[in-house]
Amino acid sequence: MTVVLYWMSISHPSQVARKMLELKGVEYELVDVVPLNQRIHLRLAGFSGGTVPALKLAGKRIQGSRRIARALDERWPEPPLFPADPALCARVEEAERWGEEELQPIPRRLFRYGVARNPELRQWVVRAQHLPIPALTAQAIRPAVEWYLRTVEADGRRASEAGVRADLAALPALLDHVDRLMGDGTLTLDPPNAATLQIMASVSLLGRFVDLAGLVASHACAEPARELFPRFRAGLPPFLDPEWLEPVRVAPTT
Ligand SMILES: N[C@@H](CCC(=O)N[C@@H](CS)C(=O)NCC(=O)O)C(=O)O
Repeated sequence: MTVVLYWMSISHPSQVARKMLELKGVEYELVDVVPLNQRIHLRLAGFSGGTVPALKLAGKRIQGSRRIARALDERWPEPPLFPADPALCARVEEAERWGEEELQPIPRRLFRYGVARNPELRQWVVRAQHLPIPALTAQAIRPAVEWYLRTVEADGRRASEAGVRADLAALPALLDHVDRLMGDGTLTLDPPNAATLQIMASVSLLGRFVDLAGLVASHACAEPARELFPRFRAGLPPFLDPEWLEPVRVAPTT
């Protein structure tokens, strides 16, 4: 059976879908989608939506990390992404929903804000994606990047200064919640369930922002997130206003 994953390495939900395929031992083909070209590329590939991850599986086209989790579990039940126990399964499903709707938008929004507002970060991204003529390309993509600032995510926020500052204010409590979900056994590691993967991909990407690395590292979830998603290793250079970072500052340990 042909399984094709359309993805972008910088996209954390794409990393979730790839990790699920790997855990299930499925042979798959990977198609790199060039950032900012998702909508065109995926429509040309026959998908109805314009976001990665997008999966072709047995003639079906499936988009969205949560839908992909269910499609993979149905076709390859082992190892399961959802526990058999109904009460535990309900907790995992709720944590997965929370991970997608509340945590997943944050790194995406910070990234979009930074790429639109910070020319150095824009050039860094262009270089990291191996796009040609970095200085010129960084200028050329600006209108598309500006357009993405207006995207309203599931949590109702967009990549404005207000949205970014609200994210930074919310982040410490969100990471505390991830630690609690680990502590109460909702997020399992062996094997990782659908909620673990959904949430840890976001934690791993957040830890890659130099501006947030200290806050993420001060949480128990940092280590499993790094281990599950080692591909997010290089650091995104600092780009957030130091004043805005007050809520995410961690007291130095003595
Ligand atoms: N909640 C969706 C998010 C999908 C999504 O927004 N993907 C981003 C990359 S992280 C994308 O492709 N955006 C392109 C666009 O919105 O045009 C999921 O979990 O799959």
